[in-house]
Amino acid sequence: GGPASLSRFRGALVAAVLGDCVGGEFEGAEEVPMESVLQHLSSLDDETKGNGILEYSDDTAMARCVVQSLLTRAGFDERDMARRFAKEYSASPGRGYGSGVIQVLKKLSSPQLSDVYQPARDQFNGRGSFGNGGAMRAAPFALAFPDPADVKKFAHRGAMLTHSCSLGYNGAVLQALAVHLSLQGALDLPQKFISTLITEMEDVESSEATLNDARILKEAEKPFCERLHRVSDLMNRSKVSIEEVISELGNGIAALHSVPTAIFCVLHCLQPRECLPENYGGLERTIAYSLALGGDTDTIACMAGAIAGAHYGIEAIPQSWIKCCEGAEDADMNAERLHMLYQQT
Ligand code: 8NA
Ligand code: MG
Ligand code: MG
Repeated sequence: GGPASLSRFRGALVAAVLGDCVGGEFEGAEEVPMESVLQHLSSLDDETKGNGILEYSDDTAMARCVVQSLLTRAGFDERDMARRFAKEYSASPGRGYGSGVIQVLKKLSSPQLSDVYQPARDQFNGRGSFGNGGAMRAAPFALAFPDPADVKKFAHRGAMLTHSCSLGYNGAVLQALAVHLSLQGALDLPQKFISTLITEMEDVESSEATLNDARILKEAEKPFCERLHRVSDLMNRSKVSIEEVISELGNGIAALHSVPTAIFCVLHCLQPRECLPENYGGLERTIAYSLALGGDTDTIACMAGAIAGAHYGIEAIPQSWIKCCEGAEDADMNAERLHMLYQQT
């Protein structure tokens, strides 16, 4: 489809859910042989197995809250979004939430709470969380707002409800920007895609709060920019091993060790790869490759899925995968509603 087509919206939201659902199988595994990934994925095609439904985790549970809030309020409303996070957590606490964020979600359900951003600020002795929980639910912001300035502003505020450390919320801004660019067709020019992200993040990471957090955590002056330069270096190499990707970019639960990784997965899988089946299209390659990195597989595949889905569109997603994943059909319907909201704004 053309820029911001309905197919791209559907692809983004549905592939994010698929990444989360199929990635759950390997979450936290240190090493994941590609053979196991391909076996897992091909079992989804095998209807005779009747392997039931793959459940979504915190990634999708919170993204659904973001979507519902943006749609119901026709824009960003922090109190409404916070209330939905809290309600969702208390209804289904067993979705695999990070151990820290649970405290925030419990505090957000208090009716006495006057500042919905305060519980997040109190995390980790006042430093805030740098986990990828803000980034994992950031894609819908790119589907609700056409103006990149709004995408950045609201992805930031939406993440701040649980992640007040800049290394957490800037990951959400980066993820939302990557989905925004991909929706516009920017992955047709991969080199320009990554250099645009670097330029954007140069600006985002020049804030006083960001520079200060990076100093305290002994990271590079502009941590996400530094990682995006690594992504750019890796994508220009003819051969890259999984071990190198993990050691250069990471596969962990910190936003810094997973958002640039997800972006790399998408870029790396734009072309056919030796380690992946020839009959796989780009979207299937991206999901499979993300899982083979191990670590926080559901979240990395969810984020890579959103970016790749926005590029390839809904037609690239195997029907058999959609049928196996809880929440995939809902995501498809919500993508259509977000597409209407996007066009109204
Ligand atoms: P979070 O805010 O609780 O952060 C996740 C974890 O990161 C925390 O529990 C801490 O261990 C660590 N952390 C974050 N900020 C700091 C800090 N300032 N100082 C010290 N440690 C810190 O949760 P989240 O919403 O960011 O979730 C992140 C990931 O964890 C998600 O992928 C989610 O699915 C979850 N999770 C991951 C695994 C896994 O094995 N990869 C398993 C279960 C849950
Ligand atoms: Mg999860
Ligand atoms: Mg995860």
